[in-house]
Amino acid sequence: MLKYKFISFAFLYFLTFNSVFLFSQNQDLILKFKKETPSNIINNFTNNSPAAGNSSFSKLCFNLGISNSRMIFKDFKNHFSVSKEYHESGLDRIFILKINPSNSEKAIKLLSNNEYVEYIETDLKINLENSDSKSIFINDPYLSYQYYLNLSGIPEVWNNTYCDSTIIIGVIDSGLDFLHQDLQQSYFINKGEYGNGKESNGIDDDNNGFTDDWRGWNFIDYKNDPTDDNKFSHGTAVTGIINASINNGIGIASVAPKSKVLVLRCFDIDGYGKESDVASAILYGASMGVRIFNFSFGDYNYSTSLFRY
Ligand SMILES: [Ca+2]
Ligand SMILES: [Ca+2]
Ligand SMILES: [Ca+2]
Repeated sequence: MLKYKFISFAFLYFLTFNSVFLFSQNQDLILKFKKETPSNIINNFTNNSPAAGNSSFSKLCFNLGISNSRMIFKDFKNHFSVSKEYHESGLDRIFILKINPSNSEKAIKLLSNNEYVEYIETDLKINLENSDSKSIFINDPYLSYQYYLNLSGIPEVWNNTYCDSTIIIGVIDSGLDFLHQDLQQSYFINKGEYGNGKESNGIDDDNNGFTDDWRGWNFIDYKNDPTDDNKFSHGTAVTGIINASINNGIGIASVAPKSKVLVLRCFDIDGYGKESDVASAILYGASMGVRIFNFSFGDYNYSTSLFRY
């Protein structure tokens, strides 16, 4: 039984493959007849017998090896039959014909000079926008669970840009797991506090008021380590959605993979923070070049300090 199934499959594959192969041997041309073309010529095309008959035109089709033709708008024929437009505009005089590609150029030249032909052209292949070589294959294993990306139209954005590493997004949250495999390219590094031990020399090397702030700032403890200790890893999750590495075979894809996140820790292990810290983080972020902030938090009370800063 198993053997039978396999043979059937192999046969089917053979048929399918050869059908595709044979089909690809032909090129399609589009031909429109002039209005005064004798009906028997058009009828032969309609009946898939372009070379039938004794007209100069049918002999040309025979010599060129054109043996297959069909009306393009056949399915619309009944729909349009109630109106004159279908016939008057000549929609019933436009056909697809198949020809060996080696004869294509010759056919276009000879048929376009024929007294019955209004025009003839190659039926060119066209692509949907962005479905050609710019299309991308994303290999992040959890992509299939990220339904929100499609809902937001993000894959269309990816066709044009992954964002830009000069775009810094201030994420005011619970910090970041700096050891996360999918977020190694995510966080913004302050070059003024980076390299040659500047990260931990106890000196405010870039003179911005924050000592050793090389990868964001912890506004809760007022120190240079904004590592995420939230019990839900909230800030890490938010950062991942924004700019986890794309196409790296790890974890998820993200909205703006090439952007950088400035890590601004203002929320604690239980997810609570203070307005004053958030206001400070906004000010700090703005001074570091942030023009986009992500706030994944909220409150029912109005805050003047947050509104103003
Ligand atoms: Ca500094
Ligand atoms: Ca330093
Ligand atoms: Ca990834």
